[in-house]
Amino acid sequence: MNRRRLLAATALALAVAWGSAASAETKWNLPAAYPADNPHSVNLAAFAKDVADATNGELAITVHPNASLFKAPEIKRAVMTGQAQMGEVLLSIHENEDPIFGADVVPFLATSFEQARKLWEATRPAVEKKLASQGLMVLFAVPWAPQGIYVDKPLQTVDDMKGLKWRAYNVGTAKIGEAVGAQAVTIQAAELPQALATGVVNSFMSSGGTGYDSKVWETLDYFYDTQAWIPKDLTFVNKAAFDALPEAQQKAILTAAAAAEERGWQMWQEKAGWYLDQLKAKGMKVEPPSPELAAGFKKIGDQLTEEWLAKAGADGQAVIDSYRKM
Ligand code: PCA
Repeated sequence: MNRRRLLAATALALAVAWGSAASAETKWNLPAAYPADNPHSVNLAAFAKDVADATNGELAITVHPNASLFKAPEIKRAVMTGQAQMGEVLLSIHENEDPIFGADVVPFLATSFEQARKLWEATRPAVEKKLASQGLMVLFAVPWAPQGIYVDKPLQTVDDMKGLKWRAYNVGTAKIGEAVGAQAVTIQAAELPQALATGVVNSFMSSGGTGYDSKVWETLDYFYDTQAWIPKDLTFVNKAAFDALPEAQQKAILTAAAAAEERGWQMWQEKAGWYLDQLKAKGMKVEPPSPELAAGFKKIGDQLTEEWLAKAGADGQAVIDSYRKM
């Protein structure tokens, strides 16, 4: 090899080494809002591992569970502004911004996992469009379990809910609190255990999962399994950050995202019953609502459905129509 060739070869070798060293340093953050052992966070950790494996460690995504990096309502903006590259958030936290984010919390519209999955299929294009307009790209959505009522006393009718200190996590749950004459206060899951322990709240709606995560049996005695809706967490990416990645890494993310969506639905379907069993094992009364309570809730649900349809207009109606045809 002559000197020139040798130099060129050395330069190339260096460039290759540099290139891989540089890409090995691609480190991304994924803020999330729920505890590390919640299925959502476990699924995100598996997603990050799949991406790391598929890219030989060149794209390292660190999941920050339990609102440790950003509080739940701040995650979306953090990803929009590039403070984090990816995020996971409860879609319906952002219903105030666009009614489409609240499609999955319209009461009694989709109450089984099968229906919820169909509703997600019907909603996805509209959610993708909205997020694209904000510089974000949808990766996957994963459900919680059906929502029921946690409370510190037995309930026969919705009238028994008057004056409860009601914890809300989004617009819909705040409205339900108002409709039953409770005092509604919005508290995200990361702060719920403390709010329960200090008596700031004595009732809320959520899944068996969040009740379990919050050790709800230490303060409340009843869970009424109303199965009112199945909300979802959405994982998304800053589109500019995604576009700046080498194509192979983009592909790794999309492949891992599709797998995470499947795995996430599976995990929640398998664990929904387990959570309710845990609540019972801890001494809680886990019961279906009485016919009167169910009827009262149905009425509130009808009112919220009407309000949502009025807000969501033709786009909302189109989503519901396509869902009903599935
Ligand atoms: N857990 C979350 C949202 C829905 C759920 O089941 C919470 O209560 O904040």
